[in-house]
Amino acid sequence: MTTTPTDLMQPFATLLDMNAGLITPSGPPMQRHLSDMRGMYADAEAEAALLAEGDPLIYEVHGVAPVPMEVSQVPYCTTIIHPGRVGDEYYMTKGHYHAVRDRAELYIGLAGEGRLIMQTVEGEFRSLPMTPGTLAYIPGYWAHRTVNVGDEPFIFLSVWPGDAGHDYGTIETTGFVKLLVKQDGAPTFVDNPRWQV
Ligand code: S6P
Ligand code: ZN
Repeated sequence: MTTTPTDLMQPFATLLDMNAGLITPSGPPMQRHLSDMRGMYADAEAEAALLAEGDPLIYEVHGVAPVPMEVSQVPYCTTIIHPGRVGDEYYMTKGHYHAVRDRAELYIGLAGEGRLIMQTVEGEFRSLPMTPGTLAYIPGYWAHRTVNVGDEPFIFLSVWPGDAGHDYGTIETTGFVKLLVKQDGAPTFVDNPRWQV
C-alpha cells in the first residue's frame, strides 16, 4: 500500500472572479506590453507608432497557483488579453511550445471572444473559437497562442502539468503559420510571410 509522505502538502482554495479573471489571493500579475513582444506582430510601422504613443498593455497573467513546478502538480492561472490591434492584427499572447513537448494543457473560456491557434513544428495548423464555457484541450506537441478578436477583454483559465515549462524561442523565430487580422470587419486568417519550417 502506498503511504502518505511525511511532508504532506495541504489542500487549499483560491477564489476566481470569472468575469474579471482575477484570482484571490495571488501575487502581482505578469504583464506583457507591446515592447515585451517586439517583432512578433507583422506590421513593423504600426508597432513603432504604438510604441511611440506609450507602449500599450497587451495581456496579463494572474495567479499562477503557488505549487512546485513538478509533474505531480497542476498549476493554474488566468490570462486577460485586452482588446486592440497592431495594424490589422489582433492583440495576442506570445505563444509557446511546452519545453517538455508531450505535455498537454486545458484552457477554459471565462469572458470575451477569442481564438486559440495551435501548430506543430512541421507547420500543421489548427484554430478553435473560445467563448465563456469553452473547454479547449491542447494536446502535447502543439504550440499555442490565444488572440482577442472581440471588443472586450478575452479571459481564460489555464491548467497544465507542473513540469511542462515554456519554449518561447521557436515561436519568436518563426511566428505562427497564419496571422489573425481584422479584414472587412471580421477576424480573418492570412498567411504569415515570415513563416518558415
Ligand atoms: C501556460 C499557459 C498560459 C500562458 C499564458 C500567456 O502553459 O499556456 O498560462 O502562459 O496564456 O501566454 P504566453 O504564450 O505568453 O505564455
Ligand atoms: Zn502552455
